[in-house]
Amino acid sequence: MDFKLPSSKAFAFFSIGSLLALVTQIVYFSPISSPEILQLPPPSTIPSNSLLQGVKKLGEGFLKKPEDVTVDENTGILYTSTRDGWVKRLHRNGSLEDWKWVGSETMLGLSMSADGGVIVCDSQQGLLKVNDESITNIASHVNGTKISFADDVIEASDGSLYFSVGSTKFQLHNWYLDVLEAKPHGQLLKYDPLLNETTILLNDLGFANGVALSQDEQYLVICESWKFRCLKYWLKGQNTGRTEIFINLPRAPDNINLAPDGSFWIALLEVSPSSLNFIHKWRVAKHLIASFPNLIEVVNGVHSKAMVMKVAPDGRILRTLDDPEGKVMSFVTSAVEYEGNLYLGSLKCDFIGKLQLEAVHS
Ligand SMILES: [Ca+2]
Ligand SMILES: [Ca+2]
Repeated sequence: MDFKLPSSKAFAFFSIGSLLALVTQIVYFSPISSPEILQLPPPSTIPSNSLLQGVKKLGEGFLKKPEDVTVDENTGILYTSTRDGWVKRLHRNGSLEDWKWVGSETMLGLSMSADGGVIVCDSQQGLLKVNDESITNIASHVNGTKISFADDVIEASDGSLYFSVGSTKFQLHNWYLDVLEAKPHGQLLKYDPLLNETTILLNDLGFANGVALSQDEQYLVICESWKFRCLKYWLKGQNTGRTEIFINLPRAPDNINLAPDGSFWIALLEVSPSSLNFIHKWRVAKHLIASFPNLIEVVNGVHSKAMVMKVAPDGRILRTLDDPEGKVMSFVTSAVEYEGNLYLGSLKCDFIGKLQLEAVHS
């Protein structure tokens, strides 16, 4: 028999053909469709500090990834939901209580209700009302469609609940695919307790996340994580129903909370390590990353650091606190100020961080 080695030309054709077949397969089976280029913010000019490294750890070992924190201002009791299915509370004397068993691993933002109960966003069920006696699912559908990925909620003084849907396409466990696809699947919803009805206020948000009410309840602030900004949504006055940009940010905003002085605390996430930002500019790279969960972990930067920012109602940055290497806290998703202390939730840590604000200067 006469064996011939393939010519270098034939080998090149074979290699290119194989590569094209592989790329076609990756794109065809990719969990994201026609991804957009992600418009990343310019590099931050805000000087770094390490002030978040000074937190005291509350409930360490017993609070599994407490994403959000809310406080009952009448009693000083802190509430959080944890990945082991509990709504837990921390009393003023420092004692930790497994308060109510919900049995869901997907609870996220929460808000105190005027009657002493707590409203909890559950990424799979919608809105839950939790109190001493019961757990009730108060909003599970909107316009006949199941609400998925409820993310954060705030109760207004008239009892209305305003809440976000991170993505109508992706879920908590694969949220990073929403970042890679970079198409706006987020929503702002309203639950009206008198009508027992949920309506859509805003569609097409770039991963709707934290929701806060201004002190005078004239407007909401809603965070769009991968648009790296927060919007004002006017509830009253001549601009009712309109939106405007509240602030453009150097990182992705997660939860937002009203501070006692009328400003806002915003938790910021690092979407990607800066050396891998190029991924978000290449559609084929996005498909490749999206197809392999291990690669997603490499490009996902949220575990690498933590930052929170205080912003005035006019959008001025008042102060920032960070842990630039994620030494003590990373993936900080929430900051709540109460009686001179800042309480920090995280999707990485097993405690709530407590920082005495007077003791740190920035
Ligand atoms: Ca909240
Ligand atoms: Ca959130």
